[in-house]
Amino acid sequence: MTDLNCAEVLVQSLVEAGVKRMFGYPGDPTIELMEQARRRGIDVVLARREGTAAFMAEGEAALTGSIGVVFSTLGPGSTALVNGVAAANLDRIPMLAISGQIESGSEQFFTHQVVDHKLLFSSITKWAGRIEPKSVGTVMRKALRLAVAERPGAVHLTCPNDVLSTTAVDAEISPVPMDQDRSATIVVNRSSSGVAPAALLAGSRRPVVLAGISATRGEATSSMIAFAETVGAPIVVAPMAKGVFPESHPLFAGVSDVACNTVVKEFLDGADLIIAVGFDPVELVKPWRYRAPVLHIDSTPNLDQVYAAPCEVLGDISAILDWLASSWRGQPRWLESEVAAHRSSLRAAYYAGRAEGRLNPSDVVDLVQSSLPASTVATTDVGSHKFLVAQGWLAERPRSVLMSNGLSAMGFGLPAAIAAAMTVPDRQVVALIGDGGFAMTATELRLAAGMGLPLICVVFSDGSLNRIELKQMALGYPSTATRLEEMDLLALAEGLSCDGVRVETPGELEKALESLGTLTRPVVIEARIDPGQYLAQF
Ligand SMILES: Cc1ncc(C[n+]2csc(CCOP(=O)(O)OP(=O)(O)O)c2C)c(N)n1
Ligand SMILES: [Mg+2]
Repeated sequence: MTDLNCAEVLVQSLVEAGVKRMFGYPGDPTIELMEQARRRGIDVVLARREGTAAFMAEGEAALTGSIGVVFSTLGPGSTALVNGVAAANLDRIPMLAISGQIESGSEQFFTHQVVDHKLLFSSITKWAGRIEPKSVGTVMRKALRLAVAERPGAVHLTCPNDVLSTTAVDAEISPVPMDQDRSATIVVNRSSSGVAPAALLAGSRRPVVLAGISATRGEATSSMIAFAETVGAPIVVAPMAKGVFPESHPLFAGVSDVACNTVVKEFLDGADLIIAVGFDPVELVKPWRYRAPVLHIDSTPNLDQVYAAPCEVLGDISAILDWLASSWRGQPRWLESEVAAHRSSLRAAYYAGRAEGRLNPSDVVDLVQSSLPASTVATTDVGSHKFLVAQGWLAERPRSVLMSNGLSAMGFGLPAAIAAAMTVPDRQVVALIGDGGFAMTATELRLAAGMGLPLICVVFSDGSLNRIELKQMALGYPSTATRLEEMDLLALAEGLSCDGVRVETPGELEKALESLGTLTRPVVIEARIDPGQYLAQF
């Protein structure tokens, strides 16, 4: 027995796991939790609602690779958390979500504000557990270990009101590994028809790598560059993995399943071997359509079976790529000039539908990127604009472009950018978001303004839930429930203690970006785009 209460054990476990900050929204049952966090130096950040708090925790974790923590009260607090928790789970971001609950003695029969958290969160987390005095230390180890273990995701913990201030019986706090296992042990699994990975690779004339978020988590960038150059294999990356392979590299061959997807699909169709390097099928928008055999390289087996792979190579992704590159005896399979031709058709497709004299979405992406430092962190939301940002923003380093592309949840972009600006104050952060997603989350700017965060929030303002409106148009349907009423974003920005500027032409945007100077609070750039370019794109 010790004299630590359960909240102290919970919070001390977070401290041992390196947690510096938690986002959330309070209620009676979280008071003890927030106080213990404050006492141990964890920054307790008040978002304007639980869902955005969860996106902040997700954004922070996506940027750093460590666990994000979010908390809510019982009932309406926990139900409001759902979207952000599900996003972290499907976006494969480690998250610990904690909700208060009514006194443990009343939980089974009392009804006011009571929902069954185990049932609610089980389908959107890796595990939904509860804090109890007899197991709190162990449950915290399990929650943290499970959230960060491959594939990472969300874990939810219920904390009954009386339990947090009750003395813990299981009060042992033993730190758990919070990183991926980087041991170089490589396991090869083959089906009855599968050949060895090196032989599969050697037999291929047109291999193409499809890299995904597990490669980002495996910090595989330098091994991937060496592998690509040795084998002469071009690399397509999945959207959330942007930057895992530098996009200025001559062997970079585009981003999958976003704008220009027919060009990328044709390129992958031309492969005689697809080397899936940490590719997570959660980013696949349509069923797997490629006929080439797949060599599966990942930290986890091909358990989804979205594609068939007769050969799986499992372990640390960098070590696997190094091993395959070192056993390579052939000539490089692709000439850089062949990849260059593909890269220029990709670029041409990205500019398709661009109209001179208008403010096109691709102008916004290009002008914003060229005005900001190379170290900038960009976030994006969900909608037509994301498809262009994901293909057009040139990412040079991992974790520099953050988005939700597993759950693909609108409302991620702005809160994630706010959390990023808190986490890396030495880097510029820009949110590139739609007016629909902005309307969902704009009030979070008051928090960012209060902290003096020099955040740039670029709103692709088209008065439309364009991604959906386009689909209505394609079916010949009128725009029903997809038009947004006119909103004065400058007045809104001012009311939230932010700066604001409205631009309607590329020239105005350029000037606005040039005159930003040193920011002491967020600025909203209302970019009145002509959405016509989207029509040519999708
Ligand atoms: C939370 C949530 N609700 C609805 C959707 C479906 N959806 C996908 S894109 C989109 C439109 C987004 O509009 P906006 O933010 O203005 O971006 P735009 O498409 O106009 O660039 C909608 C409604 C979603 N992905 N997430
Ligand atoms: Mg819009």
